[in-house]
Amino acid sequence: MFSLRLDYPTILLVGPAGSGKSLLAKALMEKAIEQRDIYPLMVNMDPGVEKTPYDPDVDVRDYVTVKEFLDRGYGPNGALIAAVDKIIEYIGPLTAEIAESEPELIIIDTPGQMELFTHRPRGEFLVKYVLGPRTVIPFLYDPAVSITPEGYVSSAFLELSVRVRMPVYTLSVLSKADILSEEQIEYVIRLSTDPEFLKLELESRGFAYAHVMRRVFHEFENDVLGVLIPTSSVDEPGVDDLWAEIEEVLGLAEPKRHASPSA
Ligand SMILES: Nc1nc2c(ncn2[C@@H]2O[C@H](COP(=O)(O)OP(=O)(O)O)[C@@H](O)[C@H]2O)c(=O)[nH]1
Ligand SMILES: [Mg+2]
Repeated sequence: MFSLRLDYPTILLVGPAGSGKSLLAKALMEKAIEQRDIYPLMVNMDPGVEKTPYDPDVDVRDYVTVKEFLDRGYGPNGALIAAVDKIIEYIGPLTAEIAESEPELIIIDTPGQMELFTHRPRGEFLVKYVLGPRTVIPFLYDPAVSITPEGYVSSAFLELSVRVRMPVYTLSVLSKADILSEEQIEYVIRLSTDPEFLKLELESRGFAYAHVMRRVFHEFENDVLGVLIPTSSVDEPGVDDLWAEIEEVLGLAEPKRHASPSA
């Protein structure tokens, strides 16, 4: 039977609109080249994006665009939904295009509005039946949202909702960490690792379910949600820590072509 399954190491970037997925795709591409001499196949799956910060090798916009639905009279939301839903019809040619180049690594950038992709059956289909077992999802926590206790909780639940639907390992990424102070970064990491502290912080802000959240996050600790990895695509702290985790999860090989010249 014709199989759509791709079996290449794959990084699938997921996160809320504007959380930095597209720029992180570029930063990870550069890291792969610099550290491993691997030229990743860059895949844009966002039919609504005007301009990507990287040059896509495979681009969903060659098959479907939000604009064509806008031109047919859809409103902005309807056009986005219809375009993302339509992607599934082109999954055959898209996967063929990807497989053709036998990539060492695939980096997939997803639509700005994550829920269109992650909470609808068709995005789930892609992850369950098209991407191979060697896939990792860096899930981006928007720093503007995640630095308050209730914001952290809502971001963590978003990541969980992705985990529930998509049977793939996720890495919890605190994106755009360059716009946060060291204290803010430490604070969010503590929220994510110390359920008692999270409860106290929620209580101090009058959050009604603080005690429930303590219990929930105590259960989550270590098993479900990982420790947040502060990351920046433009400045310190950069993407080294995230890249190291990705290498570990995907089991990327030791450097092959950067052997030191023989004496
Ligand atoms: N300061 C800072 N800005 C960033 C970073 N990553 C992305 N941005 C900016 O945030 C905005 C949204 O980024 P984008 O990658 O398009 O987000 P996406 O919608 O998740 O793909 C753009 O203006 C980016 O320049 C980062 O690491 N640091
Ligand atoms: Mg984007």
